[in-house]
Amino acid sequence: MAEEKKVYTRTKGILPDTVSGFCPGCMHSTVHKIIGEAAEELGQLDNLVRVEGVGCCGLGQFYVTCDETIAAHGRAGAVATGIKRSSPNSLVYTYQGDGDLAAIGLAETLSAANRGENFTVIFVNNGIYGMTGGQMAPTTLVGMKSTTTPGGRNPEEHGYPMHMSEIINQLTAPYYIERVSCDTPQHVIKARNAIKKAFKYQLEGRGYSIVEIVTSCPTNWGLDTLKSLDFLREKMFAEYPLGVFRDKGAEEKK
Ligand SMILES: Cc1ncc(C[n+]2csc(CCOP(=O)(O)OP(=O)(O)O)c2C)c(N)n1
Ligand code: SF4
Ligand SMILES: [Mg+2]
Repeated sequence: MAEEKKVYTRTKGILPDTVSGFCPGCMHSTVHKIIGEAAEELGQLDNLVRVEGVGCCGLGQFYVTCDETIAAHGRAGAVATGIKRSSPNSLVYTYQGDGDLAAIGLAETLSAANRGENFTVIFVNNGIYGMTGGQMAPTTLVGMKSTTTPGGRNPEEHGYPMHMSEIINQLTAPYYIERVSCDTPQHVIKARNAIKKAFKYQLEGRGYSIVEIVTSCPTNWGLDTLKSLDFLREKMFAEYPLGVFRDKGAEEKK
């Protein structure tokens, strides 16, 4: 007897009842939610494809259900390239932490940006390897303590913080580069609008966009929620100023 063919389906969309699995004060859950809202506002939830990086960043399936895969650590840029090229009408985004995007995945990140691949990068920069217990990332601030820099990051030994939006802004191909945060309701709205704009550009076939979201990691910064917000605003924003680095769409309108 022929075996019955089973078809597995699942509801796509924002999962409204999710209780955050992240630490108190972590902004990953907010970022996942606003990605879902941006896609929903564009009527694209059914068309959304997520390529997750590895880290606390990679728990998006609990917030927004869509087609997705998890790339090997750092390889999201290469995986998203393959998916977008073979399914050009899908709305494809990567969700990557600073360890994933700027350390182990640096080559894939810069190569995809340099090729102007038509997908969207959501880059969550919390200045540390969150999931694995707080090792130094390329974005860790000078003097900041981590498990691998217990005396604080020392540029002579560990180099300086890397500014990925500024570095990508040196390349010719990228279409849209903006750095935002999620520390206030106003900033959350701004971040959602930035993500929506990046998605819109992708749907129009404009090429590579990256939205960097500067966030906190209270647990591995060793600070409570409110103190981590102070640190974010005083130290992280000073090193990683918020703003638009490039918006070819806005320039073309002028
Ligand atoms: C090839 C490989 N090397 C190392 C690891 C271990 N690892 C898992 S998550 C992670 C760091 C993630 O940090 P980040 O990308 O900043 O994400 P966050 O947890 O801070 O959101 C590392 C090193 C791994 N999973 N695979
Ligand atoms: S370890 Fe840091 S990044 Fe991970 S969930 Fe906790 S606060 Fe968020
Ligand atoms: Mg990180």
